[in-house]
Amino acid sequence: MNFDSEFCGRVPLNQTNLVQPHGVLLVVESGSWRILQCSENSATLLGIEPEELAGSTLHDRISAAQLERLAARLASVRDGKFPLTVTLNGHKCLLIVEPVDGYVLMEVEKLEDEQATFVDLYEPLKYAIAAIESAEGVVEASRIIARELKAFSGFDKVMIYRFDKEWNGEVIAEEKEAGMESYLYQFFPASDIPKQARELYRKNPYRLIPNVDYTPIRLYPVLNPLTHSFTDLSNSNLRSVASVHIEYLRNMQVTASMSTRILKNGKLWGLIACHHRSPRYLSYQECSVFEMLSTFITAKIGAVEDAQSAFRKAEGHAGIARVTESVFAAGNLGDGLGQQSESLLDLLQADGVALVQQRSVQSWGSTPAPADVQDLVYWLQTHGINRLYQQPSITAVYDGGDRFAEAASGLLALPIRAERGQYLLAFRKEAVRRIDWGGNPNETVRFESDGRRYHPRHSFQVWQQTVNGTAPEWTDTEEQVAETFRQFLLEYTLKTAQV
Ligand code: BLA
Repeated sequence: MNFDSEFCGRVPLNQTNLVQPHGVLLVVESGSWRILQCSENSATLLGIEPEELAGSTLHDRISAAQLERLAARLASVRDGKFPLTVTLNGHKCLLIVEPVDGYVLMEVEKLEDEQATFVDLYEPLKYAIAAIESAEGVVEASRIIARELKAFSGFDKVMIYRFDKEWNGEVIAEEKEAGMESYLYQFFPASDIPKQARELYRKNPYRLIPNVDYTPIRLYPVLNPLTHSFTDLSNSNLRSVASVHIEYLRNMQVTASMSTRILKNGKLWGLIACHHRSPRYLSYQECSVFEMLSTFITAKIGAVEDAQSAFRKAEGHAGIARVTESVFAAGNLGDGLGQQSESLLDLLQADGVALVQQRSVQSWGSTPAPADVQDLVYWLQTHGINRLYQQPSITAVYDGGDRFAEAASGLLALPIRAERGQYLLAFRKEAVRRIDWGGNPNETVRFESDGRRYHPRHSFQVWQQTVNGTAPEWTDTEEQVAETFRQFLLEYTLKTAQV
């Protein structure tokens, strides 16, 4: 899987020099307004041949008042894209403007006479926002969003897709037309949306592919006359799609696709992924509804996760208070922890805990046998583990782990005085996981016999993986509580100078 991720991560996306045909791309020099390049479909959408359009200036194309507005916006916008309506060659158009170094990318979209009113767009948005706000948790909010966005957009299928730490993703909510394949609760490997494709969501809130069967359009002239090289199109929504992804969508029987980012703390958390079996184009206004809703999901995820974490922390600290009191009352660690062993297990969210000091082992709950705990401590010492350390699968790193995998698969080690072999070890039992992959994750790329040409996987049929010898990971909040507790253990030990 790693190889695939790296391989797919190198597919170039910025140097395609081609665009999709649902808009016209203009590359305009900052300051002079000279049109450096335009896409070759300009005649179809705007009635101006590319040879005529490229080399002319925006002064010749839009009114002075509109140009002034454009200049004012460009002067105040630091980053990101903004929309502007203009009349170009008698056509009412929408310009989606993005400043790049030395030039400006402008995507031109023709505005239909029949425009959705503000209320048309606001109505579903307002309803969905209220529903998201009152949802119990992230999954419930995701279900509501999938349902509302499917009704609003008319896409055949709307999914909420959540990334894990390794950038594999899971479909956590899905709303679809009857008869379509369901991907609900299935996992997809990281290489399906490789690093450089994920990076693009930093600048582009969404990616719209209205028709996989499009004919790519070239830029005229081919080279940017300012830089004498290809224009970097990575931030253009119109950018042509990597062929491996076109093939991927075809293999999924998808003709149109749209994905909108969901962020958490500025990092990609997931996507709203939409599919349609026939071509489907969404206007800028409609895409903006997706973009806005995604910011509400971001706020919801933040609020839900912060509340959960605050609750866990408060519980953890109450547990620490009970255990420390008990240690002070008992006058030593072993007895004190033992008298509050329930609180100890609870504060470390563990199935078992072992205290190792002066080569003796005291344990509570489900732990390896004392001799195995001692061997494990020796292993931790020889690996220089003197800070909080967690390993959800002991067997993955430590050969001796097989002997006690069922009783204890996951380890959270709290070194007290590591050099003396004094540790508090928290264990979690094995939790066998069954993962349903959308197609075999070990066969995501198939090379042709020439060793150069390659294809994405053909089948998305469920491929089941069973993961043994692994426990659920301790969360960041659980680690923070454990670290606070470790500080107490350290201070107590140093103060009472137990040897
Ligand atoms: C892009 N892959 C994408 C995108 C998505 C997915 C959402 C963004 C473009 C879009 O919105 O269509 C993947 N789509 C999914 C997944 C689901 C879904 C997982 O609906 C699940 C329900 N892809 C491969 C292989 C490679 C690869 C083997 O399968 C590389 C060799 C690459 N995927 C790839 C590339 C892009 C991509 C390069 C960027 C395409 C582009 O923007 O031009």
